[in-house]
Amino acid sequence: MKKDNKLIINHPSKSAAGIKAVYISLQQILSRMSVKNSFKVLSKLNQKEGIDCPGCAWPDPLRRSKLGEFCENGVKAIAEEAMERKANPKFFSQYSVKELQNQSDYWLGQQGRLTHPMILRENETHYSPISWEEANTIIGQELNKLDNPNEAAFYTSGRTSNEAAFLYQLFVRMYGTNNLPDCSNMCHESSGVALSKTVGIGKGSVTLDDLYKAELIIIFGQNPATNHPRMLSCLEKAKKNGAKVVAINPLKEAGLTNFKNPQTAKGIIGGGTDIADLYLQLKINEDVALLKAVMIKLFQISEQHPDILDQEFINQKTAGFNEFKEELLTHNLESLIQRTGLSIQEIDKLVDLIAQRKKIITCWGMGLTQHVNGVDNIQEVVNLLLLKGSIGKEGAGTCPVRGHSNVQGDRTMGIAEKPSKELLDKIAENFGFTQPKEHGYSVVDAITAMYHQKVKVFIGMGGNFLSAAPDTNYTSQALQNCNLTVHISTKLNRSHLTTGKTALILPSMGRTDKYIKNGKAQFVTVENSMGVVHSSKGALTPPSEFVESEPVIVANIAKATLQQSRVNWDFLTEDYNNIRDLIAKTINGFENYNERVKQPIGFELPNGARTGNFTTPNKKANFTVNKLSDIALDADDFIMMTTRSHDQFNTTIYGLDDRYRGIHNGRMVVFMNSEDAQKLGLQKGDKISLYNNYNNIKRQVDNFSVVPYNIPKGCVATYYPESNPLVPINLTAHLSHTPSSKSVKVKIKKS
Ligand SMILES: Nc1nc2c(c(=O)[nH]1)N[C@H]1C(S)=C(S)[C@@H](COP(=O)(O)OP(=O)(O)OC[C@H]3O[C@@H](n4cnc5c(=O)[nH]c(N)nc54)[C@H](O)[C@@H]3O)O[C@H]1N2
Ligand SMILES: Nc1nc2c(c(=O)[nH]1)N[C@H]1C(S)=C(S)[C@@H](COP(=O)(O)OP(=O)(O)OC[C@H]3O[C@@H](n4cnc5c(=O)[nH]c(N)nc54)[C@H](O)[C@@H]3O)O[C@H]1N2
Ligand SMILES: [Mo]
Repeated sequence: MKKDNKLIINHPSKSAAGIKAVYISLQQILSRMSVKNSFKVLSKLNQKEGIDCPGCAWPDPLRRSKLGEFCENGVKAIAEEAMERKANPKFFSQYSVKELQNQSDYWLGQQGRLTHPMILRENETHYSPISWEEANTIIGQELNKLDNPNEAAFYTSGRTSNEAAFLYQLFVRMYGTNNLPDCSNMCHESSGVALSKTVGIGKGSVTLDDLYKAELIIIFGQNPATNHPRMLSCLEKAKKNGAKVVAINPLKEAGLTNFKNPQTAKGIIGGGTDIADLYLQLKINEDVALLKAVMIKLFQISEQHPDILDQEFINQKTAGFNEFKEELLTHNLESLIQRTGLSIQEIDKLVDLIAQRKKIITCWGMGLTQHVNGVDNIQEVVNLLLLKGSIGKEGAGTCPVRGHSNVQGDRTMGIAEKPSKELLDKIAENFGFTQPKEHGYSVVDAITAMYHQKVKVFIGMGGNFLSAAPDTNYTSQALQNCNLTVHISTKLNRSHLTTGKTALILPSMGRTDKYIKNGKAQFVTVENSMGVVHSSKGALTPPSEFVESEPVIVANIAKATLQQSRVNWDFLTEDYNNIRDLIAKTINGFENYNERVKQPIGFELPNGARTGNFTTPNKKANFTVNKLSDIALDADDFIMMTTRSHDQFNTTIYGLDDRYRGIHNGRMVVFMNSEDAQKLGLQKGDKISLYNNYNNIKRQVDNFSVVPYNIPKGCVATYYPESNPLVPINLTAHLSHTPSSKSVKVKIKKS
């Protein structure tokens, strides 16, 4: 970071990674950790029987690189978690909560690891230390005081291990509620809903091997150079094997144009690999329009060349084709193309690539899920795959690229506000208690319930609820309306500073920490983005003797809360194998868990869509009819996406640069088309406010700087969480209720 704190706006990069990534990784880790610990942790990162990277959920290849199986942002994630600075009781005595609120997210993160359980008692100004015993007693008492268990909400962020997640949902259900909102609600929920309905499983169908064998990989709304850098080496390999790659994204993201693999000579000294053969910079939220245009064109071509569609697959494996085709052909091709902002020639190139190939994989990220029509986006992607018969066979299928390193596993373990009957039946069978059947609150529902004082106790297993959630001011009030807010956390964050009447911070171990119980080093397990379950074992001494492992924290809260429990919580945490034995009995696909997880590469969970056995109620893959975006814009409205910079992991800010987009030393920026800027009389660096008015509520953020950028006209981009105050709480996707944080109407005025 530059010392003078002045925002610098440079040209964006055309290429990602390279030697600079190696340099920055080392700089980041060595400024936070000793050389000895840095080496110790990096040598184990993503290695067989090593530490699963707490960064993204991209899977590890079978053959791990000898140069290290990690990326720049994985190293940053490790350095941030395992940093040697400590936010200890002395630190908390120095700063009042009010003073801490005035610090930036970056500063909060730099204060180091949490070391002691801390309490903010009613009407006090500072957090003070508390014993684990008293903290657990307070939680138990507050939970037992509630009139109804549905007056508590239990959030989970996706780094939680399978073991901790399983115990957490078990405790919450024994306590009597399904209020298990999860970070997935803000993330890939739209994928889960769309895929369950169309292909019978809410997860992706492909493996890494499929990507290596694909003929065409289409990447919608994803920025892998920042968020899943190891995906780029996979795409490089796929290209070497002959695959074509298409990127569909309003922004020209560096890694999708060119990748300099830091593990190869070509990447270090050569020109790198051009990744996207075709790059379509469509307008925000016009993916359905683009897909409909492409599919109409495919039908037109198929009149002469019927084999470009897989008629046999359509006839045998799918349902709903006629309704789908009929609705599709009601659309006017020209107006669809016009909506996308792309030229006919660009769309024809995509149609050509699709028409000529059979093995197609579609990848996607938040650019598809976080819209009001997020579920429609993904269902439309599935329609395209079904037309081509591109699912359930080698080299083809769906690839929603997951975020947090165990977000998929947490869901598999039963962290679900809408649990399946199968899960509830299994729990009833194994634990013999009456299950709460009514659905619980998702993230947005939980916030609304807290706001209206229907939920009075909030417990967060990891995460940063306040900063991650939409409508920051509303969410802040919601948390303040609670009697008790509890955060199980590794690092200090803003959610610890906007609290209920009483607040607790419970310091937790992270992935890198070594956990030894009765002389035996314990490991945990996680599931990656492609449904492979494997182990992760920490290597570093935890930051203090008062820091506890997540399963132990959950078990102790359960003991303090449940008067009677048929579960022997101490036995379970004595040895994590005991938890895994219970998981094996309860969750489908985990038979012989302890045996199978010993395999260094882990094991694959069942996945019907992968093998062409669609486990939908009609046993078919279902075509669907989907909606175009229907946002009504005023003449002076822009449509805003909120996205990630290269120096952040969600709400954790590693630094103030976004070097691929040319931004240094600042985050309060708005990327906009230069012609749009000119029309408003704005120049690079000008200070502006962004505001909107949904349901007669004015929302505004100030002090943003203009960055003229290569983005379609009418679209703007800002960073999350700074622009979250603009995302209305009730602007959510149909069916999945995911906040629409990639399409928010905003107006712009000079500050
Ligand atoms: N280093 C790092 N790694 C991370 C994270 C992190 O914050 N930092 N976060 C993790 C998590 S939880 C997640 S979910 C993933 C997120 O990974 P991504 O899904 O890559 O997340 P975003 O940065 O939100 O980027 C979304 C992309 O969608 C594009 N986009 C926006 N609107 C549209 C649209 O309407 N259509 C299309 N086609 N594209 C659009 C944007 O230009 C951007 O390139 O990454 C995970 N990995
Ligand atoms: N506007 C807008 N909002 C968004 C998004 C967006 O693109 N735009 N993206 C959404 C997405 S995809 C997601 S997934 C959510 C993320 O929402 P969250 O998962 O709630 O947020 P994180 O920033 O990942 O959480 C970081 C905190 O987790 C804690 N932590 C880290 N590791 C551990 C651990 O091992 N154990 C424990 N107990 N705690 C740990 C640390 O205290 C840290 O401060 O945000 C969502 N919000
Ligand atoms: Mo996410």
